[in-house]
Amino acid sequence: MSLYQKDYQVYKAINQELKRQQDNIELIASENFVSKEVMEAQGSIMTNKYAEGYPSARYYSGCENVDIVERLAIERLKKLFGAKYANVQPHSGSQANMGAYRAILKSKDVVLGMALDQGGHLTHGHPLNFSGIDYKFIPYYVNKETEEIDYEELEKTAILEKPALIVAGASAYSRKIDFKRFKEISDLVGAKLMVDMAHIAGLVAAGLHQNPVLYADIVTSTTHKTLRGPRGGVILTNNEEIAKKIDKTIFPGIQGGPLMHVIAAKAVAFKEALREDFITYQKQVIANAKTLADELMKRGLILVAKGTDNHLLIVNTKKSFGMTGKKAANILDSVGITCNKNTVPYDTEKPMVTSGIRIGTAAVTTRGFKEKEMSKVAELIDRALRNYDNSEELEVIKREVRELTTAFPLYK
Ligand code: DSN
Repeated sequence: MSLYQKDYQVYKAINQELKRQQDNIELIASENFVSKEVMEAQGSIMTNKYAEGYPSARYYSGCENVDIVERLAIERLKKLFGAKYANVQPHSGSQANMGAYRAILKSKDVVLGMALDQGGHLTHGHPLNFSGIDYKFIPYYVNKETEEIDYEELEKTAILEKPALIVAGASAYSRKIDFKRFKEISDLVGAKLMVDMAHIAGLVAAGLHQNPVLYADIVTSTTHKTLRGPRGGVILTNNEEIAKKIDKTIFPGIQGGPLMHVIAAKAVAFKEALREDFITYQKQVIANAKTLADELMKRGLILVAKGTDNHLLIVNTKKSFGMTGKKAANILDSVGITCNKNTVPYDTEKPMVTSGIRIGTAAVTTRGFKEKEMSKVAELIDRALRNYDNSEELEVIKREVRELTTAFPLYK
């Protein structure tokens, strides 16, 4: 109410965004809908407090209450992933990765990371990102036939390049990642192993994917994707020496005051993730992705790696419809289906154009969609892309999208 009166422009934009989230089918693989309790903590007066340092070792007075929430966040996160040490202060996934790299690498060290057009993340060596500027990233690839990580080629590259670090984890990879195999290759060449589990953290927390904490020297993550927490980052390790370096690198190394309201919200989200129903939710996320993948393939669409083991899938729109990812994403957006254009392995199109779209099920599963709704979503996607030049049919599809989302109210 007071925002309505005091800053109507911002109030209006927030309400329009709420309506957009309610009305559309949200399929961006890195997004989710947090609980009201997570939002309550994030919107709390914890935002007022400066707390440089760590619990019981702060540079300001009056930190007794923020210490409570940071300790809760740390303990819950460690329990969730079975880790000995956790840092919950990174403001984002990029900050978590920067902190992790700086804790164990020297400038210009050689690092192996997944090729960016094949699923790797910006912070895994993009030439314009700090990672690609500060370190010598060398890509590893997926097999051209299977479009799955080629571990034999990775091993050969590792032997040849002798990296200081191998980075596993991806932003757009639909198959399980074998972290144990990554560890064997890292050990073979004397490299450290870092896993960026941002996308699959929720699936790992639920015990449905291999836990990288068992194998990697450092594990980083965001907290807002499948993990369904506030926007932010975390770092985990079982190595005491590395843990100390990480803490120093995050603060005072690359950050100042931690965002205590976000850390409070992280604590709330980690408690939610420790509940039994979180496992049920994550199983449904995977079941929904598999249904969507199967239904799309039944309709003749071509998926990267021929399907999914996790919460996302990538449609090769070029092979399926002779259509760029940009065009496909725009058509879907016009009917209220939100996803993102995405490169496919060995893409010949630019990143702003691409040959595919990435689709994820974490958000719609939170909303209550199950297999039946996912079959309908597959039908709607297929119809929209086939009828892209038929405005009457697109209008019909848009209405059907609205009917579906109306049946699953968000933030009642
Ligand atoms: N931008 C995120 C994603 O969409 O996967 C990764 O940081």
